[in-house]
Parts: sequence; structure tokens; C-alpha cells
Amino acid sequence: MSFFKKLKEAISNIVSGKKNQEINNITDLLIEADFGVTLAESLSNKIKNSSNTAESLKEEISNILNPLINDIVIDRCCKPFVITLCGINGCGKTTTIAKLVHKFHNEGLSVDIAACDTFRAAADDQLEIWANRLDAKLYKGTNKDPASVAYTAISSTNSDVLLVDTAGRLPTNTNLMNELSKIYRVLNKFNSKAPHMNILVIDATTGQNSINQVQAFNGINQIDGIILAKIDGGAKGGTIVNIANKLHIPILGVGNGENKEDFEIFSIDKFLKDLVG
Ligand SMILES: Nc1nc2c(ncn2[C@@H]2O[C@H](COP(=O)(O)OP(=O)(O)O)[C@@H](O)[C@H]2O)c(=O)[nH]1
Ligand SMILES: [Mg+2]
Repeated sequence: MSFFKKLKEAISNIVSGKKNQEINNITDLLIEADFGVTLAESLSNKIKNSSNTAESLKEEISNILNPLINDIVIDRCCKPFVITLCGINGCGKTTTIAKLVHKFHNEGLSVDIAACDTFRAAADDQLEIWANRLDAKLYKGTNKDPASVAYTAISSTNSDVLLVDTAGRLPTNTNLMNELSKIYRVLNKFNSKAPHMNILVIDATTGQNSINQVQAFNGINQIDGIILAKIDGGAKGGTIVNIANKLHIPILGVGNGENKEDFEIFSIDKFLKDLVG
């Protein structure tokens, strides 16, 4: 039986009697869905005496997410409005940049990109293909110091928005994390408001470890919002509720595919419908 079917069944069973057993079952299923043990238990506790389990579970989750759902709003007075994207290797940063270029173009904004993932030569190529396809200017430099690419980009761009791609790194890699802080320092030295927005991209399929990721990257430079990539990849999504509940960081959108159009504002209704029905 699929996870979602099991959860729906556990919820409907509650009404028909076996209450304690099914509440434990719901807790286990929420843990399986990456809500984390503490939140899973707290949610189960809150809903166990309700007359409508499904509705009260939805309401509890909605209360956590609701204040944190935002669109990315560019302040047109800050030109360039600088957005940095960080996150571990392969989480979806570069693809998210392409999606954001497309989104901002649709809003009538001009966008340049700084390819500050100079760690892998192939990273430049990947971004260059996107930049050409999207008709966005790319600042790059393979094997260069990523901070110098960031400097060239912020000091040369004439666009409304500058998107800064960074190399994926594990928070445990001190050298690469230092390199990342240098990018922030250079931007900030050039413009004391930059980056205007620092976005952490999280792979929706990674589960529990994402809380550690948020805390590690937040320690380098304050995370202003999270984009949840790869929600089309079969993730159960509890991880974003867990992060929201623990860390209260805005959720700025979701990636639901590999194309430039595959980006949207997080829909609580859709999320809850998939989860609970
Ligand atoms: N299905 C799906 N794949 C994605 C999504 N975002 C990124 N990817 C894929 O995940 C892989 C890594 O993405 P990339 O943007 O290169 O990650 P980066 O290392 O953080 O820059 C690539 O194969 C992307 O096509 C998404 O929202 N959905
Ligand atoms: Mg990349």
C-alpha cells in the first residue's frame, strides 16, 4: 500500500474505533514522511481528541506553513537586487537559477547571472547553456576565485537582478564553506545591502538531514528563504513542515521539474490534499 493511502486509512480508522493504535500509526507515518519525531508526536497529540482527524491535521499543518509562504518580491529600488543561492551539491541550485531568470523576465525585469560555481568546469557549461537559452548575461571564470567572479558581476551589471550561483558543498567542508563566506563578503563590501536575498535550495527528497543543512548555511550567512526543489520526485514533503516549525524560515517556492517553467509558489492546499486527501 502506498504511504499516502496508509495515512488516509489510518485517519479514517480513527473514526471507526481503534483510536490509540491508529494515533500511534499516524505518528509513525508522519515520521516516515520526514516530519521529524518531535513534530510528528506533537501533531498526533493535538489531533487525537478531535472529532474530525483529517481536518484538524490539515489545520495544524496549515497553521505552521501559512505565515511563511511568500513569493520572491524584487525591490526595484535596489538595482541590482542581488540574490545568492546556496545549498549542497546537486540540490538544484543551477536549475533553480534558470527558473528564476524565466520568472523575473516574465515580470519585466532584466537579469544577469554570476557563475560562482568555479569548482567544476562543467558547472560553467551548464549555466552557459541556460544563459544562452534564456538570453541572460553570464559572468564566469573557470578555475577563478569565485569571489572575484562575484565582484566582477556586481560591479559590472546593469540589470535589475543579479543571480549568484555557488558551488554545492557539504557544510562539513570547511574550505568550501570559507569560500562561500568570501563571496558574501565581497558582495557586501561592494554594496552593504547585498545580497538582498540569500536563498537556500533544498532537495525535497533528502528528508531529515535538511534541518542540519539549514542550520549550517544559516551560520555562514542568514538564510532569508528556502526553495524546495524536486517536489516532483516522490518526496512526502514533511521536511518543509519540520523546517518551518523549527526555524520559521520563509518558503519562497517549489521546483517541480527540470524545465524553466517548473517553478511555483508553495501551495498549502495542494500539499495537504496530496498528504491527507
Ligand atoms: N525532477 C526534478 N529535477 C530537478 C529539479 N531541480 C533540479 N533537478 C535536477 O537535479 C539535478 C541537479 O540539479 P542542479 O541544478 O545541477 O543542482 P546544483 O548542483 O545544486 O546546481 C539536475 O539533473 C537537475 O535537472 C526539480 O525541481 N525536479
Ligand atoms: Mg550547480
